[in-house]
Amino acid sequence: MTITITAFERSPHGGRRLARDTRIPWALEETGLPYEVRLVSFKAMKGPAHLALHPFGQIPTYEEGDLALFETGAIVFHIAEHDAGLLPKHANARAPAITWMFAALNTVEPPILDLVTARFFEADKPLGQGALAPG
Ligand SMILES: N[C@@H](CCC(=O)N[C@@H](CS)C(=O)NCC(=O)O)C(=O)O
Repeated sequence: MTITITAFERSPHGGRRLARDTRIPWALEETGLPYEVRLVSFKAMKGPAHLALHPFGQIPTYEEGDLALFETGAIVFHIAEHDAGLLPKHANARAPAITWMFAALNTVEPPILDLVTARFFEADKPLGQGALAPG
C-alpha cells in the first residue's frame, strides 16, 4: 500500500522539507517502508482538501490507503509499530520508548522552538518583545 506524506513546498524561512515533517521520512527510512512525498503550498494547506487530512491545516500528514493521520507523534508511533527496532514488543521496553516519544514532543521540543524563534525569527526584537509579548 502506498504511503504518502506531506511537506512544505516552500516556507518563508526556506523550510522546504526541513520542518517537523523530517521526522516522518526519518522513521520510514529506518523501517525501510517505501513512501511518496507530496509538497503543499501554504495556500493549499488551508484549503478543503488538505483540511480534510489535517484539521489545523498544517504539515505533515500521512496517508496509507483509507488511513489518514496528522501529528508527528501519532504518525511516528504508527510507523514504529511496524518495526520492533523502533518500538519493542515487550511491555517493559515498549513503555520507555513511548515515554521518550512524549518527552520529545512535550518536554524537549517546546524550549527548543522558543530558542529557535527568539534566536532566528525575532533576533531584531528586544527580549520579551516577540510573538509572546503581553498586549
Ligand atoms: N504538533 C504538530 C505541529 C505541526 C506543525 O506545527 N506544522 C508546521 C510546520 S513544522 C506547519 O504546518 N505550520 C504552518 C501553519 O501552521 O500554518 C506536529 O507535531 O505534527
